[in-house]
Amino acid sequence: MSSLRFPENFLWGAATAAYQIEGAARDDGRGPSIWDTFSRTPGRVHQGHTGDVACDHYHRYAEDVALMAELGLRAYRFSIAWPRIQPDGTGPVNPRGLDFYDRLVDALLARGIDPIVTLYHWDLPQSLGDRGGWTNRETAEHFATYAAATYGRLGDRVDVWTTLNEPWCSAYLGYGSGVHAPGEQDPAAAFTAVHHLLLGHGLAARALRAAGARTIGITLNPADVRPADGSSAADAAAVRLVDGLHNRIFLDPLLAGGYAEDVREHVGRIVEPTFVRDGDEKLIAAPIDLLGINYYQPTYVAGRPDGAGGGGAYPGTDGAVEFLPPVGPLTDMGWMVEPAGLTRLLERIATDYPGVPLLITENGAAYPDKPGADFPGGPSQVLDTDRIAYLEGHLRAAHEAISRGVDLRGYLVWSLLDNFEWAEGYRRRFGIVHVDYLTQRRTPKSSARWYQEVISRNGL
Ligand code: IFM
Repeated sequence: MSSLRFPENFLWGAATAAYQIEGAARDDGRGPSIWDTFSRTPGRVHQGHTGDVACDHYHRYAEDVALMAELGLRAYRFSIAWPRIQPDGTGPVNPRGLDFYDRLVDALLARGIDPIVTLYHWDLPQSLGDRGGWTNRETAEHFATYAAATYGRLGDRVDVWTTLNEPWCSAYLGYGSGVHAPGEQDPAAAFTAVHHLLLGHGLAARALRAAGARTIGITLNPADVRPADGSSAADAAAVRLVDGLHNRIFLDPLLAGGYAEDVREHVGRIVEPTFVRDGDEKLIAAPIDLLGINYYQPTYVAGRPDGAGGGGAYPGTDGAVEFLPPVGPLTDMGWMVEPAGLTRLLERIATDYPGVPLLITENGAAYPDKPGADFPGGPSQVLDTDRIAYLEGHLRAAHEAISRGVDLRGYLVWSLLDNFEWAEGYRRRFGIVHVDYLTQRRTPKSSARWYQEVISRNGL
């Protein structure tokens, strides 16, 4: 295959999230989050796994940062655990919680690694969950207060601030299908949460801007929605509906001034959208400096009157849409491998929502990663050639988007470490670094060494 160069200053890095790696669930005054509660509820998470210990990154961050430096990472995207900063979600700030991120940021900067902060990666303080979580408008206001407090401590050293990670998951998986915390199955609640998450973004972005933040963004997981049959009008209608519910319901208010009429109508058939108040859309549409894109696989749909729809994750699609099962080769999550979907998605967003720089804030794959026979003694080896192929394919796809004119600023692999994969627990391994959860030993996989080379060559 031909060699490829990425633009100068292309940002190479890796991403993680607090609840998935930190552990130390009760240390230094951290309060409980909805994920602590959810993972302790029987039947919610594979084998009752929790984030109590995870990768113990809270105590091993220095070792992890040293590893990042060894791999040559230029950027590290991590999330801040709101329950460490405000254990109850409101009220006084817990300085010991902020101290941890202070130490982490300093360690990164000392190694020349740019910190990229995500303020919310799903670990809502349980006290706010008890008051309705994201179905309660006040949660959005509290989020802005927390964002400002965090910026107050770290803003002198962190340039890039993103508000939410994948609000689609928080809203639809948390309140629609119930496979994520808080585990509700209520379509009206899911749409209410969508709006309050966007409002939380808008309020937090405004607070960050007022405090002097330079680069403010949000990370979405937009879907590359494809028709089963490109010549079918019914399939095109299904694409439009799913695109509205998954993509445009976020992208339009963020980047085009407000919700689209067809999306409003669809939502209005399920819930009277009284939660959208005057001024909300204007606030949400305030300009951002960066849009984070998380991409893993495409979504194929067909328009069918007897279609089962997408369940709680796509309210109101039953009797209209059939979601096609993924076709192989599949990752360990059962997800399709289709790098071209990344090119299409980046190009589509750059075309329909021009003017905002894009950053791939997550891309990667879970594979079973059987360690070599000499593991864990002797020289360790985890030969994850399938992951290398996945990453290489997607980097080529990202490069293709750049060559078609997309303003793509960087690529962050998901994930630095094997970690707690939400409802799947620890059984799915996304890391380029293997974690032995019994010993907490870290072993860079072949993909980590391959990625190190990519970074050092700034290309493939
Ligand atoms: O692990 C998650 C991450 O927290 C959010 N984006 C998708 C990843 C893989 O499922």
